[in-house]
Amino acid sequence: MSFKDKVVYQIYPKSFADSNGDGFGDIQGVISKLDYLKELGIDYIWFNPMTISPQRDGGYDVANYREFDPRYGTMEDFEELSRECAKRNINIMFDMVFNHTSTEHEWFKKAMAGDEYYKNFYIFKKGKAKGVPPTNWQSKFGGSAWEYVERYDEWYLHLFDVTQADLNWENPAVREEMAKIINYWRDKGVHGFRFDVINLISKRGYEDDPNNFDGRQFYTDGPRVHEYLKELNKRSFGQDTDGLTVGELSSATLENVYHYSGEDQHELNTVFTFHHLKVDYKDKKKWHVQPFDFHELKDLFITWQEGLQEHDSWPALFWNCHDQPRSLSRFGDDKNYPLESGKMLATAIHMMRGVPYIYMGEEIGMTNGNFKTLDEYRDVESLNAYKILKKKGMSEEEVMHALSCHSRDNARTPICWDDSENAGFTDGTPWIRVNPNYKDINVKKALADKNSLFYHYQKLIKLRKTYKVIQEGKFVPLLKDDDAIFAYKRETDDEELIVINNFYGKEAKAHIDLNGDYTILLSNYKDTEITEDLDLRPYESYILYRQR
Ligand code: TEU
Repeated sequence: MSFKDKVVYQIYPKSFADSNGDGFGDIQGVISKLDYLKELGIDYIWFNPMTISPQRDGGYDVANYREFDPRYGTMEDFEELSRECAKRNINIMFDMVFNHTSTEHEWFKKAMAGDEYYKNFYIFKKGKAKGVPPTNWQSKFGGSAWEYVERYDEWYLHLFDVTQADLNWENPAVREEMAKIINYWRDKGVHGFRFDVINLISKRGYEDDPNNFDGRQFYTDGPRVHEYLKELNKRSFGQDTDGLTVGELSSATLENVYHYSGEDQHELNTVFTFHHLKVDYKDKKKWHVQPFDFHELKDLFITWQEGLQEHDSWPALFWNCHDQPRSLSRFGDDKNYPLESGKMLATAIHMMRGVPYIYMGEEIGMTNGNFKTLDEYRDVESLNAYKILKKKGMSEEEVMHALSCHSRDNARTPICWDDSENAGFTDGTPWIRVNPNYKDINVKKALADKNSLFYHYQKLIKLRKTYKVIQEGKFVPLLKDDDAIFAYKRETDDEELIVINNFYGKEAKAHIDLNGDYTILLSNYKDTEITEDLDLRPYESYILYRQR
């Protein structure tokens, strides 16, 4: 089974649908909405982690890799989900968080209780001096990446929260456990896997970062990462003929990336990278917000599309996920042109070369969370950032503005199903509050309007399944220097597709030489015509097609 005609839908299970009124989404809730996803037309559902976790980091602090957190349901619920998905031809993708475990995991607890075998599952090192950590590396969620343990007079590494201890992949026993976990889920019928921050698992050495940076050069794309992935592939998911794997690569360079997903690499099918989602970071700093840099965005798309294609390597195509603010608020205009800009953004991504991902609620045009006060936030990264930025002297107003633009919670509000209380997500009190605009933006309304964003996504998915050129065509950039238009061509020997997207709320002209007769496959205005100058209205976007 090829993955090139597939589309993945991401569910953040906590915020999808709550079946039992505890304010927390669950597996039965998902089952009740499968017909909706079938109607959309997706092939895979990627679930963020649902196994036992103290939820310090939304389940990415795994305390048990095999048992569901009872708030999500039981193994029986999962088996029912699996059967119901199969009936609808929907596959399941699970999230494997293998760089670290929660400090609540029994391995870590044993390590802390003096068991040397399990201590060697983690990365413990001596400090440089009393009270001084082994290196100056910074945690991705703020503060030192090391935590002192008195019992050993040593420090353990945590690249993320202090409750997320990094695993020691140099230990063969750890690698064997990881393969067993995947095989456990394969036996239960799961053949899609997303690997969390998988390019951080091989550390290059434990030295101070000389540039006083966060230390990432010592653990990003480390020396043994490809060896580990090839081994894992062979021992587990590589034996599947019909799976889909995706590696989440944090800060990886293009030169490194194609080693992970090249067809002859025997590692992963596809990769997530995030460079295009940093173009609204001022000076590369997440909490320093600026309007997005269109040229940078376009250059990144072009460089990565061309670079990966050259090496037969495949990207995931996405604007949104549970770690990113909502794309409509970020790259579109959620006030004046929500429908046009929403459709344009969708087209721009879905027609590229790779596997498109839709993050729950994106298909109905959900916007950033509109949080006003700190107590409305739940995310550990945002709450840490608040303290750190205040300490650095940022004003209350500036910090709250930065959070309202870039907090991960923007994407984590419950999906709005209808205009009833709590947007139809729960009968109880939601764990995080619903977006106040739910009366306007909800699934019920989207399904009732044939011109809605939902049906645009549905059409994009159908197009991918219908046209080989969308699945396999060569990507060729057009109008590279244009200040407002992102346009590209996809071509095979028999077919040609031209995708034109106006990224701004003002008119533009696309100066592209067309040779031949094209039809319009899809557009975001009702009356789009192919004019001589290829005139574009605000956020206008269309797909031209011809046989060669
Ligand atoms: O994300 C990794 C990652 O790079 C982000 O956490 C990023 O550092 C963060 O959003 C900074 O802005 C994965 C998961 O997707 C994320 O939810 C987890 O928190 C993280 O790994 C740790 O497991």
